[in-house]
Amino acid sequence: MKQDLVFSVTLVFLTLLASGYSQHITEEACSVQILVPGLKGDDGEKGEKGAPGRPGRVGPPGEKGEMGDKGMKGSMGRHGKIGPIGSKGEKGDVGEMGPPGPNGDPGIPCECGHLRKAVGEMDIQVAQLTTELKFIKNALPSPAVVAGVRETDNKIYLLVKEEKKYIDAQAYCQGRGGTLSMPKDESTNSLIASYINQAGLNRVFIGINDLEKEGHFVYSDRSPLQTFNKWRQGEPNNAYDEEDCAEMVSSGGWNDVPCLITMYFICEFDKESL
Ligand code: GN1
Ligand code: CA
Ligand code: CA
Repeated sequence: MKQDLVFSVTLVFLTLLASGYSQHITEEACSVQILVPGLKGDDGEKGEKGAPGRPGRVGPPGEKGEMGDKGMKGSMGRHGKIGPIGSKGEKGDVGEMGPPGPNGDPGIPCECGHLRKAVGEMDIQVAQLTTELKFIKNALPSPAVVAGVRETDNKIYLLVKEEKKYIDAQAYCQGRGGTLSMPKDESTNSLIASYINQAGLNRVFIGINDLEKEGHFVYSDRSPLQTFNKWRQGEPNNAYDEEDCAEMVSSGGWNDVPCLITMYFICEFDKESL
């Protein structure tokens, strides 16, 4: 290394002699002074590294690169907001019956007076209907010969549209638990008269006769006539000396007639004896 440096200095010296330096000496001797630069000094020591330079200008955009590979799936995001209420769905099937509920509270005592009264009245009506039903079952011969019935509080009257002699008519009524009708007061007489009229009849046998003793009229239950009577004007007249039975005409009046003629008749039934 040291030898390389000595060689380099010798080489520089010889080079200078061979060129300009020898000529300078010669010309100074001719008194013409020519100023020439001195010899170049030795190289200085290498300076320190300077400060970084200013950033250069932004270059032009580069070309678009190729699309990279698809990234990995991200994690699940947060829940979104609650959406609007949907439309009403179709009605579902009926469910099974649930278990019975618990017993209710005790009821409040009611004002039952009017109810008890109504029940009592219905009991009376039921009793009446029961009586009538018994009668209809036991006494009615057939719908063809009966024009309905009439009744008072304790009696039922039955018009029988079958022409019979007085004795046979009485037997018919007795055979069904009754007797030929015995009008013993005005209201009963009116009821029987109305019955006759509504049936479109003019006369029927009723339960009055003087069979046992002429002129001494009794009812069919053998009880004597009282003060009440409805003999028509001039009756009883025992016409032809053969009239021992009685009829009622549509006006409600009575007349004695022969017992052997035949006509419709009205039976009477006591409700208590049915
Ligand atoms: C009737 O039909 P005549 O007039 O003879 C009636 C009598 C009455 C009488 C009154 C069967 O008799 O009972 O008393 O009219 N005879 C018959 O005028 O009805
Ligand atoms: Ca008579
Ligand atoms: Ca008469």
